[in-house]
Amino acid sequence: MKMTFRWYGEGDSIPLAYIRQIPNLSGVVTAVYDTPVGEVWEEQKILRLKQLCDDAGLEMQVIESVPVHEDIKLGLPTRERYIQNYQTTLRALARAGVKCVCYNFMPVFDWLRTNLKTVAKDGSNSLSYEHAALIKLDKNDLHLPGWDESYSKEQLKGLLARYEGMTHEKLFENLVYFLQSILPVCDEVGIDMAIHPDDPPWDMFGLPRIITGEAGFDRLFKALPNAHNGMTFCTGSLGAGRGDLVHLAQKYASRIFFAHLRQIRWVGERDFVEAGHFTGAGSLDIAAVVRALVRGGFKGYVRPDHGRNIWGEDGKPGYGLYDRALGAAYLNGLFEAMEQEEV
Ligand SMILES: [Mn+2]
Repeated sequence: MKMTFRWYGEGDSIPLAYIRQIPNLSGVVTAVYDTPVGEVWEEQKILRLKQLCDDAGLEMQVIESVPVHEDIKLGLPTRERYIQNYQTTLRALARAGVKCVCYNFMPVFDWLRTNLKTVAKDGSNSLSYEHAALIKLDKNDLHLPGWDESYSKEQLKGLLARYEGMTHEKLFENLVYFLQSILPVCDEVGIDMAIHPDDPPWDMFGLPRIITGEAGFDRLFKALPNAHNGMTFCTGSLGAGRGDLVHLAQKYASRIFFAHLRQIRWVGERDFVEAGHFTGAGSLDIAAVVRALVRGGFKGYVRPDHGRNIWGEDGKPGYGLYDRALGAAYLNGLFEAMEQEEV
């Protein structure tokens, strides 16, 4: 296991020097954030990030994410250009020592929450999701907390119109087409592609979501057994869908290149509040997941996923320093204990 920590580049309020002080940290998970989706990441920008990480004594082996252009998800003829760009970016990342790329294949909307600051009894706050509140929203004029409003109302409307009639089948075919074009480059440069499950893992605003649990992963790995075709095992996303995390961790051990470990507490059939990483703090048995990963021979990257805001910190939602550092320390302890158990 290699413990990592997400870092939002030079715009992140958390300095690499602080991140480095978290025990057992091998490196950061980052990305080039100022390039429009679909365009090639400039080598210079990648190398600048790498230099900053090197200077801080941290590795930059995982990228989260290289976003997939909507034309690829839509299967439009223009996807060819965006696929070529993606290949070019992957080659440049490999030259900078990157080993693993996290990405997702959710149409239009990325992760969705309805509240970014749900206050808990202890005064901490965290992200939460209330399904009834979400489905009441107007998808053509969406203002959601934390959702990057990169589209104007008109652009969003146009994009949603292009998805009219998109089925789960078609979206899956488009994912396979994308990977069929990308995986030969991965073979050549040694990069693992780690698809992140949809978050939350069900259809949104009439748009299909396909990487929602075991059936989706089975189908994907059956269609493309290439060893570089794998997953980001996100306990929060899969747990929101009530997936059997221990079973999934065991089953896919060899396909899990990257693990996002975080805790949620179910408060309704599809409603949840994010919590501290500790198993007792929520509904997911994080200790059992770590045991399953260790027993499965997991050798990938781990990062503490969303943390709460605690100790007066007003960090980027889910990505403050303190609670994620506590999460890393807790996860380190679990891995150490489970690894010793296995010897
Ligand atoms: Mn995640």
